[in-house]
Amino acid sequence: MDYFLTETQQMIKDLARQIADERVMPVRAELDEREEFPRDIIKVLADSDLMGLCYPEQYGGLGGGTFENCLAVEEISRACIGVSVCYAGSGLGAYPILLFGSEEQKMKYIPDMASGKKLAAFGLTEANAGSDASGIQTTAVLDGDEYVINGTKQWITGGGEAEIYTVIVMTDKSRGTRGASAIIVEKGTEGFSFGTKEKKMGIRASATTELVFSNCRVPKENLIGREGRGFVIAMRVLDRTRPGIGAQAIGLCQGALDTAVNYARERKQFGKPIISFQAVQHILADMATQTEASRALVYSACRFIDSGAKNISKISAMAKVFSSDVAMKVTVDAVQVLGGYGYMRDYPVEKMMRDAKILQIYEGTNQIQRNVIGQELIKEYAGKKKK
Ligand code: COS
Repeated sequence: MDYFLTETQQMIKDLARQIADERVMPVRAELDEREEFPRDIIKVLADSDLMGLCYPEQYGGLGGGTFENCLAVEEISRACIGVSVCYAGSGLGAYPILLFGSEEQKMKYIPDMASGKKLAAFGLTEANAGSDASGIQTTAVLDGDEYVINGTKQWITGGGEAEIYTVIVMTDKSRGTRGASAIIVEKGTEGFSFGTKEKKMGIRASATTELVFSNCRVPKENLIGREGRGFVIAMRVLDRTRPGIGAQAIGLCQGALDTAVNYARERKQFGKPIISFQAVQHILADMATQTEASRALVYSACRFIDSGAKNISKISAMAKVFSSDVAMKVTVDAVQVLGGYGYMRDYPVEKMMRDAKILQIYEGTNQIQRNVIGQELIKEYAGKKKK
């Protein structure tokens, strides 16, 4: 399929593909085995300017949008979504500042993120606030010129590795979602430490860690926007970033399809390459069709977001839910095509299948995505004002 990429977009895709082939593929199994954060690869991405894709030029970025970012995420994901989430997770952490921060905050933090000198991470989830994001218990209380933060964030992507954290806290518990606020906390701030680093089924190259705040004091200037806006900031950020999960999904699908087709061309049974059997061709045909359908939806969602559209919740959730469900199916099918070999660690598809599962869970479970789509449909069909 030709998606009529501009010259720049094609260059981004080619560059990311080259880094994925040369730097990620050779080490992905080892990173997975050792649960090792890919610092060296992040440095290569930074040196190639890919960390700055979605930031405006006045803050040291390349001035691209969601689409350019997703093209890079897709290509890195073809090799390994454990690595691509380390790359994309920093963008998630940066978006609250980029979309809602003051000029001072943007000038202070974005250039280092755009150059890749510093990584960012987003802290929303807590032990009792997963799908029900409004249930967060971490508090920030204004004391003079400082906020005092107490509480624990759980399963934070990039936790411990990132330098800048955008954290959602309660500044007024009595107001529910309208009492949440977004605040910037820098690594090294007194009272801010890292708890358990999780041991995961997949995306094992990435760090998933607790953030622990114990009377952690940050200047009141670290508040993003105004008090009470934290929940809406989090929701708006997720609306922007969920197609990135779609980009991970389509890259992962492409990697699984490439492996399965190449294997089926080589593997001989009953005296013939197994690709000559219609039973195998049908599995591959479905894998290819579903991957292309996901790609078309994710690319359209990105282009819609980059057009400046306001009502992006539904298309963003659709891109995430569809492509991640497809990624789960396509990677299971890839293992099936490789049969017993697919189940062994000698081939990459067992890792791809383990990795795929998280796509249906993080940045909002696929059940939550369906809720979001359902709610938007109710509003649309009732003729109410869209978000
Ligand atoms: N954009 C702007 N505002 C939004 C919004 C969006 N996408 N979604 C909700 N809001 C606003 C609502 O309009 C409402 O505002 P008012 O108080 O002015 O009425 C407020 O936020 C609360 O919304 P709602 O009542 O819908 O909140 P719920 O508690 O029912 O939660 C869901 C909504 C379930 C969608 C939300 O909690 C969610 O997305 N959960 C998943 C969280 C997630 O993705 N976690 C992954 C970890 S982060 S990597």
